[in-house]
Amino acid sequence: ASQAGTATAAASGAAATQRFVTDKSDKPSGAATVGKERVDLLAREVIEAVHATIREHKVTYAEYNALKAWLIKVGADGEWPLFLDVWIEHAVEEVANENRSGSKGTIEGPYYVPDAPRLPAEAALPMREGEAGVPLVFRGTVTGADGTPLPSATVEIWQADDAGYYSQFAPGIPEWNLRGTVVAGESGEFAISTIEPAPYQIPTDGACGELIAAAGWHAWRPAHLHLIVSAPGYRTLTTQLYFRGDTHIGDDIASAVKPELILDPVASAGGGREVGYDFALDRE
Ligand code: MBD
Ligand code: FE
Repeated sequence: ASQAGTATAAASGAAATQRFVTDKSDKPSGAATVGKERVDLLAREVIEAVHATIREHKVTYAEYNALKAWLIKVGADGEWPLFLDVWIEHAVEEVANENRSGSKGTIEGPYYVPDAPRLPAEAALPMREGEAGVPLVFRGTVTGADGTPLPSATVEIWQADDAGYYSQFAPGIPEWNLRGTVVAGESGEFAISTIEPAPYQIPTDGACGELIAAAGWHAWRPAHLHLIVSAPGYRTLTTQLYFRGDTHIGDDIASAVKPELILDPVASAGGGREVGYDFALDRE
């Protein structure tokens, strides 16, 4: 194992929690802007749904206390971002994007970092010397949903390395490794050199891992590239792309795979693989 082999749930959870607090909890999309009527309605219905489950399944005090202990541990491990993004975000994304006509979105997950280094339309992501993994060239265009090319659109990309670790959330990885903000060319074109990410197992040594083990689930997500594609005047697209044939494409723990988001890379001359994918953005 690399240095990243020492990654712990509590350390990546603390980093993800800090990221969220810094980037999101203060912003217009943050909790402070939810009005009283919505809080009353939504909080009441969620609480009532919990009551209904308790009555239907005759939940015991032992089970109630197990839940209480587990919820306390989720916070102690910094795993609220992980828990929410794995088990809840996909439903929010579905509702938020149900009226899009362009490319499909999916969940952002807990490991996005804004302001990654800007790269030209044809570029390699920051990588370590001899970065492990099958080389991948990912090329395509960014257009409007009507096909209008979008020059200088940005394609932010972040991904796990070949061992399944994300820079800034696991120790021993250079800060911007496998993260970049690619600025598309005059016809919205881009060509990004990277490596194929590994299938990703969410941390198993924290509260989320404890839930998975206790329930007899598995912790895997299929290998994926994360992307945020944006252009002035267009709705920003947050999405992920997967790889055909991946063992976990049909049972993603985060329920974030859609058929439109599966890539079919082909072998390329240099021993790596290449694949195309075109992004179509909806107007704002
Ligand atoms: C990930 O890499 C991820 O994309 C999600 C959604 C949850 C946990 C880890
Ligand atoms: Fe991910």
